Amino acid sequence: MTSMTVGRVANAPVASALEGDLVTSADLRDSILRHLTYDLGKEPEMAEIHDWRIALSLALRERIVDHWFASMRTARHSGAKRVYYLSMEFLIGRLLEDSMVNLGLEEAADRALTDLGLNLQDILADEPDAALGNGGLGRLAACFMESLATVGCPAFGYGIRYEHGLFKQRFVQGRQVEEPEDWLQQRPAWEFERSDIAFKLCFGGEVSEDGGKAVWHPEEAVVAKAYDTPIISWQGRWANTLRLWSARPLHGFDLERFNRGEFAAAAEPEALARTISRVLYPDDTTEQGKELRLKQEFFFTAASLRDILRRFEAEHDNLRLLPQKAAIQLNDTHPAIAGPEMVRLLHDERGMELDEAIVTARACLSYTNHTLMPEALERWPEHLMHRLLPRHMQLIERIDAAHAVKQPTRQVSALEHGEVKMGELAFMMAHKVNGVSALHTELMKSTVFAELHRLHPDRIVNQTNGVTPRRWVLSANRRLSALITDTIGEGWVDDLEQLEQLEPYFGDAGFLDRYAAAKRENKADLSNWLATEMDLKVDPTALFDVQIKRIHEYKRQHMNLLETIALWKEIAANPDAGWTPRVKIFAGKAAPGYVFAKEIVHLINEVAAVINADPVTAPYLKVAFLPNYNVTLAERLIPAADLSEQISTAGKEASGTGNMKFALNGALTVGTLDGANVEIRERVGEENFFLFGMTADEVIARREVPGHAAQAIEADARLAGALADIGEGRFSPDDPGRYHGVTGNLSHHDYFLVCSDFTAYWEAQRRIDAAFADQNAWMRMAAINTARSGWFSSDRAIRGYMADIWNAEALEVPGPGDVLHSGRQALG
Ligand code: 26W
Repeated sequence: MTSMTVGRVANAPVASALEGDLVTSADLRDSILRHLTYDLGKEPEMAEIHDWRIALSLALRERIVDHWFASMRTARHSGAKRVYYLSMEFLIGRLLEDSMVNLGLEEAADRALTDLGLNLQDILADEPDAALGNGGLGRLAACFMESLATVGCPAFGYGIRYEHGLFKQRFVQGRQVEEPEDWLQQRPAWEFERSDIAFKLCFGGEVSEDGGKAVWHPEEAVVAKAYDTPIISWQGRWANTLRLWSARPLHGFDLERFNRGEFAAAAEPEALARTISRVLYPDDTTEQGKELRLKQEFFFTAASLRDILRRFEAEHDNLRLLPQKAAIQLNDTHPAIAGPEMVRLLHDERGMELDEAIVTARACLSYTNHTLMPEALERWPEHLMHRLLPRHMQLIERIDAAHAVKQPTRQVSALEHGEVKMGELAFMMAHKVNGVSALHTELMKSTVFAELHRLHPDRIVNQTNGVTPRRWVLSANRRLSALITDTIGEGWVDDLEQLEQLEPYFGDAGFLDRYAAAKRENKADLSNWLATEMDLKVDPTALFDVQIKRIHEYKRQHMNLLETIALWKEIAANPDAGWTPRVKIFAGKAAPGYVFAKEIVHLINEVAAVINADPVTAPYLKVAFLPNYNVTLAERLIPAADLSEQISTAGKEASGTGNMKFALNGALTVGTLDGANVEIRERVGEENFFLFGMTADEVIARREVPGHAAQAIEADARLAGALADIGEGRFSPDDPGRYHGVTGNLSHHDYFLVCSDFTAYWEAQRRIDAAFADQNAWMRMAAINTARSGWFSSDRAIRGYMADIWNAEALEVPGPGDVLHSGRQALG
């Protein structure tokens, strides 16, 4: 497989070849024009940027479909096991650049657009993010979908086609304001509407016994309609399907009512039904226990299981074969209702014995836990489960009882205090349960699932997270990627551990100079962007210190801010002390209902305003809080970062994935021994990682110390000073008491031990100042991080799931000449 780039003669068509479909820029230009004309009905001279963007997307999608059909056909013919990834969230971001890069058509597209008098960057910038997720869990699902395709594993992703993704964040006088996200305002370019794939799903009602058989008499129904988005692999070798369900009314528009002038009532069924897939719940750590959320979880899970059984029964007639043909992954507990629903489909609807139905379902299902935070572990009131899903509540009781019979010594149940504990239910109904980093998996065994681990000692396994190198290195960091490919060839893109081959080149100055140049130019780009977008002038040679993630107390953005305030005061007191200039960059959304997190957002903005206005410290310290953090902003910030802030209270961050993206892009980590930080430090070497703070065990012990916060504040004047400034309203003169909630919490509770870890954090930051002053040494450490972080590829993670959990094989589309029989509907 080679991508042929001929010497560039002006206007000569650029050709790139993928497996038998030579695509020249001229072909692409014609295809773009054809779609603009016949799909969008626009004349070139009348077309807007977004018209051209959609036309280009359709032209690329055309080529993706061929690979898609070939992959589907190969999967069907091979009878191979399929993986089904059920997730409430897929934080996809943009798809145009990703598709171009994976099809190797970037140069051709660039040339075609230039021929049409257009600029590729303008077109790319026009695409809205598909923000169908909150944070880590959703983005992991998106990286996993791309890696499933790249390793050639036949798979479907199943989720919800929210009309409104994660809210847009705006700052009004430094406060977070949420606005509805409306990615569907513009025509979605990548999806195919599947009117022929729709399922009627029911809620409520009651269950009767009829001849010993339970019969569910639901009272409400809604239709789930499928929308498919092809997920293309690196080099277009394979393509899988992301199937997102949209809610529709069983009975549409009520004409009679309309004719009676009851206009709103006539539209009510439609509006009510669509509510289920209307909007993504913006919480990522606190379960709200809202009925609509449970409806959403059942809606997409039940539709997905129906679709999985429909596909299986189209190819097989022995239900007992199901576990060999379908591996169903539950992305956290959000689809955990899959356990009782699968039992209902096998037992109630297909007559399988109950115990066998439970065993068969368990053999298909596996569950990933992404958090140990008690408030994030879903517990549904039994009365709500009973009212909404009466038959499922019965089956949950049967499943729990069956587990009890088998485990007489057990001290655990899925039913407790009138609630259904979805973590325990998912564990009982899964043949494998995994954590997302080595530390997290061990903590699962010793804390939340200790009893279940005792009863099922071989059920919990670890699968440390990963990130896709196509989006997070090749696409986001062109300069670094070009250097890597020039040095070790292009194999690293789908075999990331090849990055280790870079290390022998660290000896020659040439390589490190180019490495440093890539970082320097990425930082210059970001500095220009900050100047234009944020009207913030920063020193592009300063240390770019970046903390980007959801705002949460356990992620300790407020500890970073306290250090920032203390540093500012130290610089102000002694500006000529030879400070390492720093730019502190924050970005992240707070869940709308999370008051403390929103106060942290407000405080960061108010501190930034004061510090950035200080002429004395301006040359040495600037603070920026970038609004509306999303996938696209992460792609812009990570390649320009020098320092990656991974400072969570040890034992709280299940893994982290931003930490991996930063390390791959040559940012050094300041972090605690938490989540995957532990494994990053092990692989890059402790000398190339700035560790600080208490371990998970020390955290538990410290929390037992009465007055631990006051003690720490007493012992550190800088901390005390920064807290006092906040408490006295130095950053909120218009409302001096505004942050008494924050300072009060930190001084008296400080559950996340911000105060007790502060001094160690401060000292680590000063070590970093010193290290950054020696740019050669710093760049060498940065390059080592890149070279030794290849293991954190999501390709490696997916291969782990395939081997240890799904027992699934990778397939290959048979050789050239077999691919492109377009037109034949091959989508199972
Ligand atoms: C019920 C509300 C809710 C919604 C989402 C609770 C919990 C969640 C997610 C599990 C939170 C989440 O995104 N967890 C993050 O998952 C990442 C992928 O595994 C990890 O890298 C992060 O450490 C973890 O916080």
